[in-house]
Amino acid sequence: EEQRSALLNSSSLFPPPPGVKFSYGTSGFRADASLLESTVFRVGILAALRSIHTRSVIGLMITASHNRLSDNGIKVADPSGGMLAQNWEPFADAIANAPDPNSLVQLVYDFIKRVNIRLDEGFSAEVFLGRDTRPSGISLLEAAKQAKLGIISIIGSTFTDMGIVTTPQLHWMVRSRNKGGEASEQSYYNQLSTSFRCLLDYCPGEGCGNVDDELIVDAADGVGGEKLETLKSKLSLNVQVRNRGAGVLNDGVGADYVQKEKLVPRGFGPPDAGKRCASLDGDADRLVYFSVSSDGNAVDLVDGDKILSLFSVFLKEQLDVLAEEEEGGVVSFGVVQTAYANGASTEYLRRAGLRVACTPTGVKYLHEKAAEYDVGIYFEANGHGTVLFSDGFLSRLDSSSNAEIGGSEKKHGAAMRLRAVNGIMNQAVGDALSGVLLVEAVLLYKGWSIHQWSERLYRDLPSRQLKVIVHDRSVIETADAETRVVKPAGLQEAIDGEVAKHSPDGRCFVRPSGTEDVVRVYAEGSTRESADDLARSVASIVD
Ligand code: NG1
Ligand code: ZN
Repeated sequence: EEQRSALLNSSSLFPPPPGVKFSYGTSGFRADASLLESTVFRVGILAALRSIHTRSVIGLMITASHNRLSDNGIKVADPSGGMLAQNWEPFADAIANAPDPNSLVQLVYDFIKRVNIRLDEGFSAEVFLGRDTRPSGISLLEAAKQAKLGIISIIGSTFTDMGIVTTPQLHWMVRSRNKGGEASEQSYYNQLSTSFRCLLDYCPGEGCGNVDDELIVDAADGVGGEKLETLKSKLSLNVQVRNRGAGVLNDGVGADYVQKEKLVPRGFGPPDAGKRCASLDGDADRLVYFSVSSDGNAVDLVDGDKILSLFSVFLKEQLDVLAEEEEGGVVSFGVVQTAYANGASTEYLRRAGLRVACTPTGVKYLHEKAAEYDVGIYFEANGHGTVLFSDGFLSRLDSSSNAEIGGSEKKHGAAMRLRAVNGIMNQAVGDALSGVLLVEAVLLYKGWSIHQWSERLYRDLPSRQLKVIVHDRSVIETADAETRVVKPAGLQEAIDGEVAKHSPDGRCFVRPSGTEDVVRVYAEGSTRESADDLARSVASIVD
């Protein structure tokens, strides 16, 4: 009773905005920041319950990633550091949309009972809070902390404020703590920098060290700029960081802008022509590379698919060395993409003999699929991705990297490189800082410039993405990893009709966005005109 009234009291401080429907989409709740206090408070309650239920630390990240400055969002990091278990999403939706404190408290108690969350076993909740640089994050953080006051009378709980961090840093800390390790930014930097140095130590002689020119990073005026500076200070990395926060977040800058608009970000121009450049997004979980054309007006984009391909080639080389001498069975290596992956990348990877899977959009799907392999790699075209290693494979590596147990020098090197990749690449979610370190190391290893990287693997098919604003995007339902529309009737046939006009390379699909109130249209074709045309005609059908 006492608990119930504490929860009721604190809930009444955060009434939900009238007439807004919240949905835990591709990456949590996102909306204009002014609408989110009640939602953050309520997700705070969910996080505490999830922590007790799993007997683990849970993360809460306040960010709207690449979206505009006035937006914000909230998402939950599960014990593994990954996304919230999908079977809790309906509860997140339900409490976010509860109209008043009474119905909220009722939903909470019903859920506790249904899922059998044991509040009486003396385990108290532990939640790590993080936020990006958005000013609205300060009051939203307070709303999350109020959830603690509501819940504390139930079970006692600790909410630890990790301050301004990148999204992947918060996920990393949650994972690290739940594995019994340290959960500080310092330990994160130490792990990444130690592993990076180790990878460079195991560079072969030839090629290695050829590329010593500077990397220029556009930090989207977000949290990644300062964090990259810190990481850089621990390494001998030749990086210049621009857009470190003085300008408007994500405004004409950042990975989403460069990838979707294919335009030169603010602060870059003709003097940068030909140099190796990269863009992070606002919370530093996405990364793309690019170079500026000689007139300073266009970018040659090296997107998530090409990062994926570069890493895949490198990983396969190492795995092949291990396989040559491996007695202990084959290693499964899987590559995971979404329908947004450029068709040329998928074809390239398949021809290279790799197993390529396609999942729906959203890290939760990609990550889950990649975790099925001994070594799994996933990337979205927009630059979100990572490389995952199974525990079983890591212990096999431990014995292979011990050169004394019969392995050759070559095998030892490959094993050490793979172990270093495991240390560099965030095992919880995609991480732009991890990505920068691995790209830089692999380019050094191969002795490749950004142009060689961009041109040697494959040439992108021209593609176009459009957004269509519709009255109700939920009327569109898709199947087969979002490549086909199943509702409304007739839409897929109409799309097929347009695609047929652009054969053989034409490809097009539509899906409702999970983060914005739009339907996205993606088209690919053998020429720029064909891709644009196909996207436009399908967009007008959807409209
Ligand atoms: P939606 O809005 O569901 O398309 C976008 C990205 C996803 C993912 C999420 C999370 C595209 C086409 N979609 O999702 O890949 O990154 O945002 O931020 O880039
Ligand atoms: Zn992001």
